[in-house]
Amino acid sequence: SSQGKSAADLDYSNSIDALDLSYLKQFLLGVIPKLPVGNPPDEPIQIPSFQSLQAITKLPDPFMFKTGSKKGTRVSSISEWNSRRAEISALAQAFEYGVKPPKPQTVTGAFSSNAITVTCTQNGKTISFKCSIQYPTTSKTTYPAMIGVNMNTLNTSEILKLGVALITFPADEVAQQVDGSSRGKGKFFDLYGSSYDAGALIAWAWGVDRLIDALETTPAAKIDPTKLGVTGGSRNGKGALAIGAFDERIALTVPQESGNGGASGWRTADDQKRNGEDVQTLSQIVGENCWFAKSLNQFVNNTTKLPYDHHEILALCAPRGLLVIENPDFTWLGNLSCFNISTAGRMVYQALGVTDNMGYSSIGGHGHCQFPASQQPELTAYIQKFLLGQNSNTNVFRSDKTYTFDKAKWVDWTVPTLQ
Ligand code: MCU
Repeated sequence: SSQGKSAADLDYSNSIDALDLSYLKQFLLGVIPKLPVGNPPDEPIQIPSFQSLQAITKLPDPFMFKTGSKKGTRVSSISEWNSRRAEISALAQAFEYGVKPPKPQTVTGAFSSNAITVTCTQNGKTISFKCSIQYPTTSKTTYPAMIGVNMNTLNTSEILKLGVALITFPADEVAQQVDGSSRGKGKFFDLYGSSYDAGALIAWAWGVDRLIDALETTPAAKIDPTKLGVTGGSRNGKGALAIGAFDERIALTVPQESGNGGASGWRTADDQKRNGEDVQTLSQIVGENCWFAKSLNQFVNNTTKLPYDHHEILALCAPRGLLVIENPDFTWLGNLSCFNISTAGRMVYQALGVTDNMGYSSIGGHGHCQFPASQQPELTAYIQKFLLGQNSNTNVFRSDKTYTFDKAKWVDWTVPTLQ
């Protein structure tokens, strides 16, 4: 059951020291404006019972506290946003993804033959997984890197040319996702037990967190752990978003054609479905695969009871870099829904004064996850700003199909200016 979990069960504290340091460095380099991030919540977060949740038909107010002593009040400062952010993270872990366990008792890295092997031990059990690394040809002492979830379906030679290494995270080894019968299978579950209620996506997020632990202590790998991006296409894009949303050590998150369960929203997808469009929905997705925890099943035909939606999952990445790549040629992805969610998610970036740290680009005319050359310049700009510490224009919000954000329909809140 997801009820009664307190913040103590959740993953806030394990990377805060490393995190603050990485932000300090980026701030000193002038890459990002000064925003305190990663603050633990100032009070334990009590997860409400499913029964007590009230239906919210519009996109929930990302600035409104939903639990605790501030319940019903709105965020009025950046520091309050950090508490609210922790609340969103806790609610999303409890009701949707499953709770990401903290760092296990030991995590080690071993580098050899262009690969890092990550080994984790917890309560006498040990697992390890190997991530291959492809290096750019230019010789440097350390490299920024893009982590690919199972694979990287962007243009990898263009990324290497920028001087950025490519790391392959073997997600399916960590948590399987062939279909619903994969639930509880994979190395994550060997460590935490096959009945641990985590979906594959949060298990992957845990795995990438451990990869970063290992990179931090394995200088032989020559990867700068403060300059990491994550990407993946389709189901792997749902994973890339989850990894970036729940790990503040990720500087840049690039979900590609992630659709429902990624950059699409549960409510906005239901709306498209009601209008007769064949888009993926919450009620469908929980039966197709084990990407989410079983706790999400409670929301089948009850999407409006979720106390958040995916604009707030995008917002968990704020103020860090986020580039949402979508493709209007596939109805199933719910492109209007992705546009709506990206529009609303970017309002949080706006409130934090970093609108340009989040981009959305939906361009068709190609197969699923066949990254088109026309999107390369904006991807390059995001990599330059967030992984290379360069100045670039990351003001990207475009679609080759015209969508209109129906504000009256989706939003009954305003965007504060937070300082
Ligand atoms: C867009 O990602 C998924 C989609 O959610 C699934 O319904 C479909 O089966 O597979 C897509 C995918 O991962 O394609 C490679």
